[in-house]
Amino acid sequence: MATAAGSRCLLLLLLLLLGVLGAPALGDPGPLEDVVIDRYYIPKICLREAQMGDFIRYHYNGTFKDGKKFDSSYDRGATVAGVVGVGRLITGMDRGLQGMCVNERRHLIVPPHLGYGSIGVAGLIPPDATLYFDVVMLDIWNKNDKLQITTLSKPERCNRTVENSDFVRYHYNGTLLDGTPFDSSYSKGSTYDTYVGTGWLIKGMDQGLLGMCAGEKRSIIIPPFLAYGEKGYGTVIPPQASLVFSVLLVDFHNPKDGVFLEHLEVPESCKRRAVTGDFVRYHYNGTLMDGTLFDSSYSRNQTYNTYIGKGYIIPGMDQGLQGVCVGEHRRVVIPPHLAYGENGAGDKIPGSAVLIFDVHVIDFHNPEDPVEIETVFRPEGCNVTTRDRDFVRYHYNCSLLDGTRLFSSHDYEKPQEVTLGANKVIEGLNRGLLDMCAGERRVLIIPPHLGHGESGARGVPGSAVLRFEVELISMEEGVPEGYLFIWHGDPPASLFEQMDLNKDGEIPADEFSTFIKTQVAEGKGRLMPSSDPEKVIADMFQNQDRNQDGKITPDELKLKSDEDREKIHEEL
Ligand SMILES: *[C@@H]1O[C@H](CO)[C@@H](O)[C@H](O)[C@H]1NC(C)=O
Ligand SMILES: *[C@@H]1O[C@H](CO)[C@@H](O)[C@H](O)[C@H]1NC(C)=O
Ligand SMILES: *[C@@H]1O[C@H](CO)[C@@H](O)[C@H](O)[C@H]1NC(C)=O
Ligand SMILES: *[C@@H]1O[C@H](CO)[C@@H](O)[C@H](O)[C@H]1NC(C)=O
Ligand SMILES: *[C@@H]1O[C@H](CO)[C@@H](O)[C@H](O)[C@H]1NC(C)=O
Ligand SMILES: *[C@@H]1O[C@H](CO)[C@@H](O)[C@H](O)[C@H]1NC(C)=O
Ligand SMILES: *[C@@H]1O[C@H](CO)[C@@H](O)[C@H](O)[C@H]1NC(C)=O
Ligand SMILES: [Ca+2]
Ligand SMILES: [Ca+2]
Repeated sequence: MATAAGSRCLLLLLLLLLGVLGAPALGDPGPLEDVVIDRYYIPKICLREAQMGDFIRYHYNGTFKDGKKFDSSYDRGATVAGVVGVGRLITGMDRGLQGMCVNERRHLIVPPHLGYGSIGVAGLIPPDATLYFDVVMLDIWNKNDKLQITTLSKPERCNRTVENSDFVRYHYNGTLLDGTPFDSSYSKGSTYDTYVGTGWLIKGMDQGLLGMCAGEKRSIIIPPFLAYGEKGYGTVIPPQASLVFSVLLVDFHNPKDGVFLEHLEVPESCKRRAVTGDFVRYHYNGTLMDGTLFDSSYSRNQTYNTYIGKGYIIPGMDQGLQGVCVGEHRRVVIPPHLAYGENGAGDKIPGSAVLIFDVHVIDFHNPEDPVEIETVFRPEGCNVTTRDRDFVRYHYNCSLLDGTRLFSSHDYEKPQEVTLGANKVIEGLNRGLLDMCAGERRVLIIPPHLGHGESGARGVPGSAVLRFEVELISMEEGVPEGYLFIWHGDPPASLFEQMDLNKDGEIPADEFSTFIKTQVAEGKGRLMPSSDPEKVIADMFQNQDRNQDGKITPDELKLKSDEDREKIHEEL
């Protein structure tokens, strides 16, 4: 019982199946009423189905029932292009192709009355022939189609987009609608570079690139009438083919562009802005529009140093650095005609590339600059100020303009000491310490030509502007250059006799020292200021003891003024 019921079910199922397929397998079913359609491959993604009036492109094989081929588009080596559903094809095809997606494959059985009827085609198709077609759909479009643009990705930062007459550099992959690749910029190893909207490109691209940001990726589907139309292109693009471009916009500019500045970070106090002829030291990162770093001063551990506005650097930078402040961060966007032009530079900068420089200005100066002196604190009743040859004690902090601390007197136990005008400190500091009174505090900005020059010094970069904070601790009036002691009035007439305290006709070191100290104490003269007056007196003694026997004799003692008459001051 169970078995009998089972086989009856199976039979029912078979009958149902045959009913669905339209029964031609059952003995003599009689002629088909309509086309039999077997959609044996339907792609997962079907954006569009062929509708009446659509233009289509497809391949097919046509056979008779016995499998004998009577026609094939493959044998002609070309796809077939046509309009569907308007009577230009045999009715069976007009019906059988409707609703197809691109890349769909169908098997069609076309009865004679929907094919070539009782007449057939002489020499090719006999009368009353049922035709079997295998079709694959390759392209569908319509005269009312527009460009289909899909943005695949877009950078966050996008405040300029492509306009007509811009020059663009982009990468692309080009395929036909069925996915067959026909061209790619990547195979050529460089971007495709061209003007937009001026007829250099097919219409679809001229339109499809408009409104793109640098870094944006789009898919652009172009119907044939906005691409290569009825002619196609070479062997790669058949006539009446829709094109699909996947485009990555790498870079663009307009030939009318100037330098574009973004003031990223300007310090609050900016007293001075760089002008033509200034010498600027700056750090930079240079990138292309797609973010590729092509150069950086940081990789060399050194600022880039140059005069601006003088043609030593690309015109875009000459312009872009105008008006910078010390400490400023600025972005300078330079179109290729103000950078490296159509040829680019080296292997890092492609032709026609827009360059983006992120600049950090460390310092700048002009070769004409003096020391800039700012008095921070000046004590009341300040009427004795430093002069050339004075001996001064001072504290200082020295740094670069970006705040890098270089040296400080506070690192040592005692303040720094120096005789002004004795060429012992850099010229800028010497000038900055003049005309100061004790207790005064100053900030000095010292340009490199009054500092450590183009080559710098240990710890000081070449051409660096220095910032000194100085505080004058004390000062002593000096003596003229070349002197160790000067008389305030006329020297005593009988100098040797006065100096020879025990009157034995010779002056040893202790007698000499006692005499000089007495003169200083009585205000009759002064020693060259120094941290070690004993040493100065010892030096004076040595100068007078000409035969170096430890005592001065009358014929040895001479006033310095007698030695070199041109000097107005007098000294032992
Ligand atoms: C047509 O026949 C050729 C050769 O047999 C085959 O390669 C091709 O895939 C066939 N086309 C269709 C649409 O079935
Ligand atoms: C782009 O945006 C930046 C900051 O968001 C702005 O400073 C700049 O002016 C903008 N550029 C253009 C061309 O609008
Ligand atoms: C082009 O195709 C290559 C390889 O598939 C891919 O790496 C690249 O991202 C594609 N470019 C675009 C613009 O779609
Ligand atoms: C830059 O300095 C860093 C750290 O001081 C060092 O590792 C690097 O080698 C230097 N690079 C050059 C080009 O001098
Ligand atoms: C350059 O890039 C480095 C690394 O990203 C960064 O630390 C530095 O601040 C950048 N400099 C400028 C001037 O943008
Ligand atoms: C400045 O001069 C005045 C008058 O000449 C004098 O009284 C005063 O003590 C002086 N001040 C200093 C700090 O020397
Ligand atoms: C040097 O810097 C230290 C620390 O900031 C400060 O205390 C000192 O007063 C500065 N010296 C001078 C001369 O300004
Ligand atoms: Ca004596
Ligand atoms: Ca002697």
